[in-house]
Amino acid sequence: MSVVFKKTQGLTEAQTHYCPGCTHGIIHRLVGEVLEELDVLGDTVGVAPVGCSVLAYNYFNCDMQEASHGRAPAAATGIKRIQPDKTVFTYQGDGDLASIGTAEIVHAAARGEKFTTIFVNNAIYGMTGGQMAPTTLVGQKATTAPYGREIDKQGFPIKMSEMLSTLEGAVFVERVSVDTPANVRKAKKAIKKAFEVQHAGLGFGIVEVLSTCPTNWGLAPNDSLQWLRDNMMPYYPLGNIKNIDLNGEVK
Ligand SMILES: Cc1ncc(C[n+]2csc(CCOP(=O)(O)OP(=O)(O)O)c2C)c(N)n1
Ligand code: SF4
Repeated sequence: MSVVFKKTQGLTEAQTHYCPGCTHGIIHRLVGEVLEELDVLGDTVGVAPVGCSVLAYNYFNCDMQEASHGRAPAAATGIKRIQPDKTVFTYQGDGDLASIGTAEIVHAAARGEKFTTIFVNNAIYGMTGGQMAPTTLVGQKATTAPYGREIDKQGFPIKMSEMLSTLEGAVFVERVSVDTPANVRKAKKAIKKAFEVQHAGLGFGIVEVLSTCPTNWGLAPNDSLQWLRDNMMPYYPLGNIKNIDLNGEVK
């Protein structure tokens, strides 16, 4: 019997701790599959964040480094500069990347550091119990915005990918989602391209993945996917924001 699907070598045998319906697991799988397909698992260093994916170092089947909250881009910068032949990536939530770590990601992108960032945007602080994130939508409830985010009080949600795309050093920027099989395939394609851009030495690449947090959104898994489509996608539109040919021509 021919094998049509098997678990990627890019992930360990560890069972993840993610809540039912959380899409962190799908995103892990895609990164694992891409690293396996590019045949770089033995030469990859991932940097885990602080957030629900803090234990990512148990799940990715490559070398991993833990960073303190928001500092993954700084850690990745050091690793990649010392070992430029390694494939280096950060895996960061929106609290990690867009709040406490805003300076690190902006300056790493501005410097054109040659690593890849997987940015998991679930519009909330998951691990710590549902506090408002910079990406929380206007009107969206959070434990620190119990009546919903209000522009007058908490300002506008930040579109990190659009903002980072204005920096010359950021050469590949795409926003994807993993809410349907078709979108999962597109997400994988974008993640693969981001790693290929790194391998071509072209600059900084980031893939923002819209992700669910059924636990803190207070929704069942399927309803979470629908909430993401109805509320996140209109504000955070999917698609490529900045592209580059692997020969270095910016598109
Ligand atoms: C220096 C520091 N400040 C605050 C915290 C508390 N903290 C841990 S995870 C987290 C937010 C995580 O949210 P996010 O990055 O969106 O990831 P998610 O859990 O949603 O995947 C915060 C504020 C910490 N661990 N260290
Ligand atoms: S709290 Fe939210 S982000 Fe964290 S594992 Fe659970 S569903 Fe996922």
